[in-house]
Amino acid sequence: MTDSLDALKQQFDIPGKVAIKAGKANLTVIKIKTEHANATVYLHGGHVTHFQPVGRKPVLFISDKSDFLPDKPIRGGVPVCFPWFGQGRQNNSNPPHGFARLLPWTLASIDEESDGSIVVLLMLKSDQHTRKLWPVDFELGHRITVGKQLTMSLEMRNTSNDDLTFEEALHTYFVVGDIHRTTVHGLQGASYLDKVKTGKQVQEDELVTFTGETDRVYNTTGTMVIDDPVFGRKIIITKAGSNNTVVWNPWIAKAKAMPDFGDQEWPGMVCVETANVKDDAIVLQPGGRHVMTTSLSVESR
Ligand code: TA6
Repeated sequence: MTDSLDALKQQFDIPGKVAIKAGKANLTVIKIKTEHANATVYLHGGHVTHFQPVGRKPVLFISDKSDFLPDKPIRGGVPVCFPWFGQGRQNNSNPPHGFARLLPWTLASIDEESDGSIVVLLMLKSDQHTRKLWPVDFELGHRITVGKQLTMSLEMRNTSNDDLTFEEALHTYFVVGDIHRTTVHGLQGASYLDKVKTGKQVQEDELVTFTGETDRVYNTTGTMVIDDPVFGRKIIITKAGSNNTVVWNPWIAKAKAMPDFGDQEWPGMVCVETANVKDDAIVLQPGGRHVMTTSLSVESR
């Protein structure tokens, strides 16, 4: 039973800063306004759909064709991929990218920090439904801080009596002016799994540019920079507790194949995802905890 909208508003609204509302398709949404940036978070999927620093263009891409339905993932923003990525390490897990992005998360707390940033804590805990898909007990927190930066932390705890292994990704979709002129810095020297061309590990020796469908899992703990000459900005992506960065653009054919993605939307977006996947999946002993954090900020070129 999810709390009623009125009860949530009563408990969590902060006049002028935080408003709980009925969003698209009547899904509950948290609208956040701070002096530095605005953001939108859906309880559905624990999904950040909007982050816009004051005076700048939006940072997160949302497809015009996205579904906003209780049993569908939102296309864009920051999908939470958990407890597996894609179809998992044995390539046989469903739903794709796990169930976390398909479920309603509980709003645990909203706090205003001394610097004016707003911190939202959403929770997803195992229950009879999740156990049918993944037979373990867990508590997953998604701590979202909106201020000069957007910071997101997945705080995972194993509440089972046995070890568990999980994958995770903050599958962030970024708006860019033109993918043909966009470059991603910080991956030179990293190895990556090329999921489009070879299916094998490749060494990245260059600046990442985009000339076709791109789907790569990099082995890196470093900071990424998306350089966007069309919008005249750089998006800086720092992270902690993450060994992988996934870079994805569907390009023409894959864009056409996705019903919840516009055929002409691929030039205006790129995914740069903070993750722990495949051989970097996380193993937790009973009672163990793991935190993966990513922070996004924007600078003029
Ligand atoms: O992160 C890249 C990727 O794994 C691609 O292979 C593509 O499947 C993309 O995620 C989107 O997946 P989705 O299930 O959201 O359509």
